[in-house]
Amino acid sequence: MQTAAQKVEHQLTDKGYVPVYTTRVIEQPWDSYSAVEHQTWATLFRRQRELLAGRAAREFVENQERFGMSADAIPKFSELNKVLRKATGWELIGVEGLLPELTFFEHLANRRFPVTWWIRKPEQLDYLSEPDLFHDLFGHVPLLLNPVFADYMQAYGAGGVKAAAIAPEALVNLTRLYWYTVEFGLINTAEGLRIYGAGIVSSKGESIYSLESAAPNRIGFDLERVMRTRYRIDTYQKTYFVIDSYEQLMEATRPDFTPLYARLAQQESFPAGEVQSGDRVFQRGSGEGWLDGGDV
Ligand code: HBI
Ligand code: FE
Repeated sequence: MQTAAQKVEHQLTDKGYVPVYTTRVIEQPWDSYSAVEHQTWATLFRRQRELLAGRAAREFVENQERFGMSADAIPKFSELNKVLRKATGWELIGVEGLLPELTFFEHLANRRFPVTWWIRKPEQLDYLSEPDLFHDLFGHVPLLLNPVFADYMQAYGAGGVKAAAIAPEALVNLTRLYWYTVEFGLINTAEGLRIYGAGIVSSKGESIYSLESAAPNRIGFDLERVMRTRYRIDTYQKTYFVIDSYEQLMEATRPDFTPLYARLAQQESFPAGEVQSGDRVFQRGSGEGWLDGGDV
């Protein structure tokens, strides 16, 4: 089922211009999901799990299993919360969709992860412009069981709340950090590069492209480099940033960002697809198929 959501306004976010909804927390209307909606979950779940074997970070699939996520039915937030609260103290809350930025940061800072309650329609299996239940649950929730990643998400939210107060011009830099880590991050493991970003794991095409295509750059994570790099909302990424560990992310986020924000305000941003001189390059992209312009 899909109720008439109260759309507040359209806002330019990570996902392009999207409707931003009420900030109300909603009880997941689990009993009202239709058979078609459970089937959509099942189809997407099976398809992505097959693609992600050997592509996603090992803990990603392991954690889905710890949660008991399966193709059988749309998971119940209340069941997932039993596992999550005990493991890392995080809690899922149901929401209508994208939240205003500050509201989103405040939830993360308090270890609450907003999950969209509705799932896409069958004709939107491959693409939709806003996050839905599949993206949020399948993509974001598994790594909240990882204690270090869970702390990084909270630190990110707290950093966002602070930046909104003292350096609102730096919110663009924080959004890039979220984009290139939480949404489109790769991790370097003993078995090779693996995916951990929710935007990749919930996408059929990008699960393959991000790791196997010769077109994109794959570059070692560096906080300031990432925060200066524009990104794509209309195509696959031109550059993926590779972390060595979740600890690296957490450590990078630990210092006070105030001096960093002052420096970033003086620096130009980098185009999404350009390799810079100090980069640790895993792969220099061929750039094949790239569109000119359109970096956000
Ligand atoms: N709201 N529900 C929800 N989910 C998001 O991922 C989200 C959001 N609001 C804002 C937002 N993301 C972005 O601005 C992030 O860069 C913070
Ligand atoms: Fe997301």
